[in-house]
Amino acid sequence: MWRKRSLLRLAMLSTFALVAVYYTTSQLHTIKKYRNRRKVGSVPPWAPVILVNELQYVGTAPEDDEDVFARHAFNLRSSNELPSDRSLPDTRHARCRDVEYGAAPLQTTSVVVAFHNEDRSALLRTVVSVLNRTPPDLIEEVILVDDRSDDEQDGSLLSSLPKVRVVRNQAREGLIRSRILGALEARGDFLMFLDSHCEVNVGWLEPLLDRVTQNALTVVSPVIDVIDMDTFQYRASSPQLKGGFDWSLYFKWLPLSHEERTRRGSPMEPFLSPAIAGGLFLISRDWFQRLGMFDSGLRIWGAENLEISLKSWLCGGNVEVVPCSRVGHVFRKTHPYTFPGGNADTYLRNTKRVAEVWLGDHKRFFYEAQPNARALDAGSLQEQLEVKSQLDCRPFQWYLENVFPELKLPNEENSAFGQLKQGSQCLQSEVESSGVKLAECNESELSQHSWAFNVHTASIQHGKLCLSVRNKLNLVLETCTQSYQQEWSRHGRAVVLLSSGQCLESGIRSELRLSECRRGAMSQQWDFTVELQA
Ligand code: LR7
Ligand code: MN
Repeated sequence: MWRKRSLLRLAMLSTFALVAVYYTTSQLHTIKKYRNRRKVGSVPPWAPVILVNELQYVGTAPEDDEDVFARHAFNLRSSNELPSDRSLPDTRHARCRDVEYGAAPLQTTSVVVAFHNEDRSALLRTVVSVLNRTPPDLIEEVILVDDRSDDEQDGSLLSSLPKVRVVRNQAREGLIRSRILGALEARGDFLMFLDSHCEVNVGWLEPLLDRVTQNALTVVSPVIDVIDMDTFQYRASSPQLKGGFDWSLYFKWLPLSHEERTRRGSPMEPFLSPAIAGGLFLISRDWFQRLGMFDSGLRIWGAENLEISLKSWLCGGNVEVVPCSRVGHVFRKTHPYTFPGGNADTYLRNTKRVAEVWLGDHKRFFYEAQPNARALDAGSLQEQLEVKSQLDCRPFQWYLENVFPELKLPNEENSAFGQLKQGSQCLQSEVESSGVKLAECNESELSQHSWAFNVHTASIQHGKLCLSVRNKLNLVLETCTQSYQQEWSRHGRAVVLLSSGQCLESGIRSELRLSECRRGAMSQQWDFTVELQA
């Protein structure tokens, strides 16, 4: 039995408070010496012994009347009841087991796990899964970055595990800066970032290493399997999804296109992806450093996955998903920790930094989708802009054309969109009366945004509704019908109702009306914030 379950039980029964014996790396090879052949389907011969008194470390199960989701947003009892070295279903394509990866490159990986108040059983399982399922000669160390958890011992007690190093932040830094700190500590050639509630699956690392050794400028991600937040059951995820985002810079999954599926010789082959899903990826330490690591101005949580993806693509590298590598992650519905500064604003501010640095002119689409971002102070972008110019990174347009053609401009039939303005006044919808009026422009007033002129249908749209003339006189928003009351054209800055040839005009009390067109009249001049076609 390669798993030393009996030893584990012994350790668990020990009355010592967390007796942890330090085994050197060579002693970890308990059975056979690891050979220079990496076939990763079979049971590995290097099984380490678990050296923590698990029961004492994990502590007591939650009380009967306790809400088991309250502390960690996953079922604490389920997590507690599992041993740290449970076995997992092998979710890879069956043929992944037969792949032999080339001889060891003699390069090592530092696994970096940042955590803030993580449940101990989940954290321990993350670490043990790495130690148990990775050939020791490939692992330099596991760096646990304790992002100022309430109990310092959550991390420090694990420092007696082989290869584990624990660093603790003086103050809460958020996961992005914590990972930067972990990367600065790291000594391995490659960095692998994991969340603190993951379990790596059999043969997870070798296929990732295989890719980065072939192309040192690549960011590789495993397929992320699902660990059920209630039952902790481990389930396979689809290995045919790539990562992308919308103009709000919200991550989304994309199916591989028909072309991409046919181009791939086999379902085991890695494929290119516009972005990684999250923070679980491997990168060469050198490439990570040259890319300026993560933007250290990103706070607490979010958007660093898009940042690293865009940087890698635009500055000479790429991003790949490797289906033969599987890592499980507990997906949750909420964040079980506080966001100093507010949850929504943190993400908005982080995405604003990414948009400002990497989207070029296209950032205007981001602001249209996220008008509230305009008013936020995103802080200095100096360092990131320097990285961009030093590495001579490509413009976002190139990425749209070559990497992420699925990201369409908001509506390619729109020739203009954004706010519809006259001086400092903006067209604003009134939901209750379905009317429209003019009001002082205000970036954060959502009813002033999302106006668009659609050349194809000759309509002026506000979201799903169309600017329409009722009784030849009143301007209202109505369902789009493509009728003559909704057909407009633009002559210079004038907005003209096609059927009558009259112009949209502002009245003295800021009301809107139609009136005979008068060349050059200020009250008939309108501008959209974004003009797409000259
Ligand atoms: O202040 C904090 N300090 C931390 O150290 C907040 C969090 N953290 C730790 C936390 O303990 C955890 O280990 O950071 C890690 C990620 O936080 P989660 O698990 O609360 O967030 P998540 O699961 O939503 O994380 C996803 O999005 C993040 C955006 O910043 C990161 O990219 C995470 O790595 C990412 N998780 C994954 O990619 C897992 C797979 C998701 C998919 C697909
Ligand atoms: Mn997570």
